[in-house]
Amino acid sequence: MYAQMVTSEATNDDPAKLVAFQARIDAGEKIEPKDWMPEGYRKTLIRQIGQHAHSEIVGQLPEGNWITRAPTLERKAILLAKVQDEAGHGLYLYCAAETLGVSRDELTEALLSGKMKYSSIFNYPTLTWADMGAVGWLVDGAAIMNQVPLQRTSFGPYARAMVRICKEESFHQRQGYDIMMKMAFGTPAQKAMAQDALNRFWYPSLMMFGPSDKDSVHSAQSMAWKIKMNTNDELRQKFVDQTVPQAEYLGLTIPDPAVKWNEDKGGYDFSEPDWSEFFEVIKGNGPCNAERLEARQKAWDDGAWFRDGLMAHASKRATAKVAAE
Ligand code: BYC
Repeated sequence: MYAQMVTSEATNDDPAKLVAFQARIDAGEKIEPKDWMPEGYRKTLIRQIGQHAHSEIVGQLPEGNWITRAPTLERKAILLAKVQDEAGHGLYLYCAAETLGVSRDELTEALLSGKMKYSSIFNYPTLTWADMGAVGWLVDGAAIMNQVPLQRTSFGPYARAMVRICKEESFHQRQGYDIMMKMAFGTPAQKAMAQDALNRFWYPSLMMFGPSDKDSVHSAQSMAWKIKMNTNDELRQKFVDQTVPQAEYLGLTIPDPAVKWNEDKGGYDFSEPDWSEFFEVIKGNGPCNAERLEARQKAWDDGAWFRDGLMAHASKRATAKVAAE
């Protein structure tokens, strides 16, 4: 089984409350942290928001790898700003998850123990500078496609966090495309690097939207609760439709001979990713899973003295406040 057994069913909840809750969702109302909610709704949000937060934090690693090797000072400053943005996104999302009654420490421990996931895409290596372009263009492009609808998600803190995140992701996508333009319109060697990056990142980017709808275990309930606004396949199709013309403009070839405009459906036909590879990656067996978790474990261990210091300071201040009252 590749999915966590977080139940989406609201088994022990009062039926009358459930009906009233669903009516609020259907009416487009936002659910706020102190409102009554079914246990399954709370757990599903913690799973999705926590996974998203972890993705932002782990997502810094493949790009952080290139900060010291960016080709110009300007590119370095831009990449640094982007990676810092990802840290900020992780923090807003951990805060949104905390409003549901789970601490950031608990979420981090669940990530490090392998109980919680992060996006499959970050288990692929970034081998050349062109990969920074491909990550911005394709990975941030896919993230935007996934996250723009989530600005309308039913849980207030998640929807509000998503507004700012999407604005920043747009900048990230543009900076990636800008790198791709420079490379694709540069020397033949640069163009070859851009094509190679597209070849390696195309299918992993398609996998970001999750398994095909027939294999998606959470979609139906998450969509009924408006935790998720579209199916995985709908978003994947939109992403392909947006990206193919962008590749054409760059003079690059999508590494899939089946890509072809289909007049009847008003979208491109394309090949499905290799789903067995996807399931291996999310089970922990991708090219960089071990390396990514080791890096997060090290950061957690190295930060222990700082967290202890903050807690000691907070408790000293609280004691001083009580003494002064
Ligand atoms: N990677 O029933 P399904 C970003 C899991 S971008 C890993 O369809 P659901 C960033 C899924 O969690 C990425 N696992 O599930 C970008 C479930 O397993 P569990 C972050 C995946 O939840 C650039 C199982 O497969 N964005 O942060 O309805 C730079 C069954 O799937 C993946 C978000 O997270 C995957 N690709 O839909 C820096 C957006 N796909 O949890 C950072 C919000 C599926 O039961 N998240 N799984 O063990 C979502 O929209 C949804 O969670 C998903 C999947 C589309 C990911």
